[in-house]
Amino acid sequence: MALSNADIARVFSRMAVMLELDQANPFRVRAYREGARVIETLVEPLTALAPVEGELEKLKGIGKDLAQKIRDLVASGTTRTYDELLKKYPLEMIELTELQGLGPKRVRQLRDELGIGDRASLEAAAREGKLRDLPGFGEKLEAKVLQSLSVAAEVSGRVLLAGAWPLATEIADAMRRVPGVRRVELAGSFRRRRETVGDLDVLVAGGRSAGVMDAFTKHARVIEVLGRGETKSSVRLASGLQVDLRHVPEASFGAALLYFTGSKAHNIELRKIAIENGMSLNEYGLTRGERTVASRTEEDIYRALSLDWIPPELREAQGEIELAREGRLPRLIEESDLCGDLHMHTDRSDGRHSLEQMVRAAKERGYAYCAITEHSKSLGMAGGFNEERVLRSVDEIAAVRRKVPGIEVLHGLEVDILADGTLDLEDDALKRLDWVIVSLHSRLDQPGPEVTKRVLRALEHPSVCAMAHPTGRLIGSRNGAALDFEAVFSRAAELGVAMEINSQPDRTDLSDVNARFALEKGVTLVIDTDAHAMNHLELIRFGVFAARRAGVTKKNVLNARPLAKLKDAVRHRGASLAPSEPRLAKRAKTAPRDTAPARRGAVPAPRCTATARRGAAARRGTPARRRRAP
Ligand code: DGT
Ligand code: CA
Ligand code: CA
Ligand code: ZN
Repeated sequence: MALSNADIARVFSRMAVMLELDQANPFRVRAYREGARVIETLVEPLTALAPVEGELEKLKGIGKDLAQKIRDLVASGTTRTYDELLKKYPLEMIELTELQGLGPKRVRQLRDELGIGDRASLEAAAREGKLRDLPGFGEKLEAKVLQSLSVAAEVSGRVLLAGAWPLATEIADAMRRVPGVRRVELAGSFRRRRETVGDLDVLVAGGRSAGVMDAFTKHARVIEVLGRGETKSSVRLASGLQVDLRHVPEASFGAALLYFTGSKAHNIELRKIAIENGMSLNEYGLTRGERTVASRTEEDIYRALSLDWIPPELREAQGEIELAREGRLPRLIEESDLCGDLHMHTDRSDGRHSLEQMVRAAKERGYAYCAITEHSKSLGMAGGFNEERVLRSVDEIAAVRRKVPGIEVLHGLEVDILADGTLDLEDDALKRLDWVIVSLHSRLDQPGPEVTKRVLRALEHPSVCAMAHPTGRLIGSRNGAALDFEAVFSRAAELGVAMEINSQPDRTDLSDVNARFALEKGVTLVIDTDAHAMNHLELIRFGVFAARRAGVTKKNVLNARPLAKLKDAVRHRGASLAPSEPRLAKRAKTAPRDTAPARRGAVPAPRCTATARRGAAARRGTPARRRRAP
């Protein structure tokens, strides 16, 4: 089985933690941590680079030692040092280092002094008040550990949608290659695009059962077959994720897809409607007595129930059925509706790639504009910008605009909201920027009223265009700030400050639930990646999923608007965009179209032009596209 770059990066970052637990030389620890970062953001697959003499060593941040480890991993799936470290520091112990308040040093202390090696023993010790007396711990930290254990427990046994994504794609592709197979879909919470999934549910139609089940249970990622039957099998993957596969008749594929997509609550409501109309609905079809009314496609079944087809993201029994009955379902936002990414970092602060690389990457996605938003000075470790650095940046942005024509580059900044609600940059510098986003990076644990007042104060600042990852939560490790959303969203709507759906999968912030509430309050949203590397731009899909689950349409999203409309929307916000307006307008007219011969299919069609809009509309109309997996 070929390890992906992400797999190898994970091994390296675990090794960094293990070496730190082992009190190894800090330089060695850093080398692995840096190596993991390089690999995670690498565009070329390591499996392709490894066999070529000297290629790995050319990568910045990869020395001889790491190059050899990569070759071992590519060749055999593991490396001796990793195996040996794993014996001393099992994965349960590594997991502890990810809890808020703990790191390798404290986890080692916990093991040496209290014999703690996993979450259960940690929780027991914390409840008994044994942590507070350890040197450097104290009562406050003990409470923090308990809190973070409970956040972790909420997603215990579940994985991030983004973590399941490549595995799901790989397995679905493998099933499509089985002779005779005609349809493969990933159903369940994966298809509903929940932010985490408990297990994957694969549906297959066509082909012989034996061939399908062989391909599935013998897939290279499988480490355990939990059950194998004629029509259903279950396996566990090396990552721990469980996958259920059902082989269903093609004639009832739609009924099976509907049933196994769920949610359970949605299914129950549908069944009620069927019964009220003298029919019955199960995974084989919608029937009246002996007669099958509909079963081949989901559309057929919804239609027979007098409902519009409901996008899977909305199937949570939260009013979607009523909307479908009245023909009032929202036309959900799609990735192809987005015109730009307004939250991107470069290696000038804590990003991986250069300004030019990031802008080119945005352009290659077909975006009409992007905003470069480095951190501000209070994030010193992350290379945050002070006033003087912002001024120097003006020329750098101008230079990249000349160098990469055909995309508008907004000069932005991600400015920290300080503990009292003031901004981490002087007004003079803020006024030089086209696009200012603000965020909380510290003191997230302030009491609700305090952090709400702090955020409200920041939003009032006339330069602020949007608030990034508004709650600051990290799924599975940190609750967000205790904001009064009613107050924050209402004021944001009045001020015309957008709220972000941050697409980093462990953030997904605003969440689907919060984004829905924001919409109700009249807030305009912006869907961004917070990219710290070129390949992060593709994470946008996860932000779009959260938006779709919230019922968001194109008109609710600032960066689904063409540049001129975006500027209209934020112009009234003090400095934003207005100063550079004449130049931007002129550039738009004279900017040469990109005429570089593109590899066919390599560069997507331009977005947010008349052609792109027609294209998107046409695509939306085709049911075939809706059904496209994964
Ligand atoms: P997960 O895996 O916990 O993230 O969530 P789901 O929604 O994927 O749940 P799962 O894998 O247990 O089942 C997949 C779908 O199958 C579920 O969304 C609805 C359907 N389903 C499963 N069990 C039942 C049931 O007892 N009644 C009904 N109506 N539907 C069910
Ligand atoms: Ca599932
Ligand atoms: Ca399942
Ligand atoms: Zn950021």
